[in-house]
Amino acid sequence: MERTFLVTGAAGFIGSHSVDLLLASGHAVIGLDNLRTGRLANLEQALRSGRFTFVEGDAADEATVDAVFAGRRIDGVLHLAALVSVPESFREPALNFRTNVAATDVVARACLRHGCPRVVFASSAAVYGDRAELPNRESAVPQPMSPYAAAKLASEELLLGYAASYGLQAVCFRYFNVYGVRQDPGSPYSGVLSIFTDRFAAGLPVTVYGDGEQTRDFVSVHDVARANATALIAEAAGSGRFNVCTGVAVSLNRVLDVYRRLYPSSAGVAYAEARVGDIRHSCGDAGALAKRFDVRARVEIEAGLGALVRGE
Ligand code: UD2
Repeated sequence: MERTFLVTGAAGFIGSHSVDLLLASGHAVIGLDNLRTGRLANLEQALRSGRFTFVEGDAADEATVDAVFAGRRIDGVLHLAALVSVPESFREPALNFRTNVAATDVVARACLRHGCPRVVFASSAAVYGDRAELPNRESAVPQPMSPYAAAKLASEELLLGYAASYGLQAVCFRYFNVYGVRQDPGSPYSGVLSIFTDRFAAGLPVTVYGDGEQTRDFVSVHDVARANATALIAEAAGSGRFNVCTGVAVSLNRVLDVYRRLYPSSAGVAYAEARVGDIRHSCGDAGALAKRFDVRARVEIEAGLGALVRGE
């Protein structure tokens, strides 16, 4: 049965991939984005589909969101619209609150008013902070270490509170280190894999901060989009928090081995001082997502980087 889903932050990295997958699954999608960091170019394919409607606007603006819901039946919301830069959340805490907390409230209350049963929300592994005991499980006590992480956690709490109060289904996904095409490599705080791919492709050297033995749970955007779409489409979703990760810790040195095979004549690698505030290791437990939604990340790092380099 064709259903209609609203994706906020549709023109962003994860948003546009999620839109593409929902459309490919035969659904109709409304995309809302204020184009502050999202790019219309990411939606090129979607805009040609005939089942995609784009609305330029801010998810924190009540009237805008209300107008999107008015007069149509929306079967679920994928709420990805966010201020995505952690450093920016330190510089602009009020904007961080508006975008990463207040907008969640606006979207959730619109769902309640208009009878939309489900919100799938983009939270972050950042809510865990720097925990010694890995892998991170959803039951761990969160330790936000940035305004960004605090806001993501606050939104989770708000949604789960509304779920308990009003029967909204709230699925909070804690994304780990997501990578893939359409991720902006433009800032020093962009994801390391988009920076490395961008630079190797241009024949430029990369910098590794620290000894390269730090690890991350790198998850392909295609696996993330599949988790998002599955949670929206699932017959019954319930509510809860779920890691979206591979469960595998991969070091930067291992990543560099993969790049050396992809770019045999690549430019060099320089090692520099570790970044202040960097986390040494991060890895999630993927069990809860697999159990609830039968979704497992299946793109391994070699294949995922190969696809990224080919632009897929
Ligand atoms: C994420 C956030 C970051 C901060 C951190 C806190 C993103 C993209 N970054 O960083 O802002 O909030 O979580 O937990 O969401 N690295 C290099 N060379 C580069 C770029 C990065 O060696 O050119 C290193 C970096 O120092 C780190 C690792 O690569 O050790 C991963 O960096 P990242 O920024 O991709 O991700 P993360 O989890 O450290």
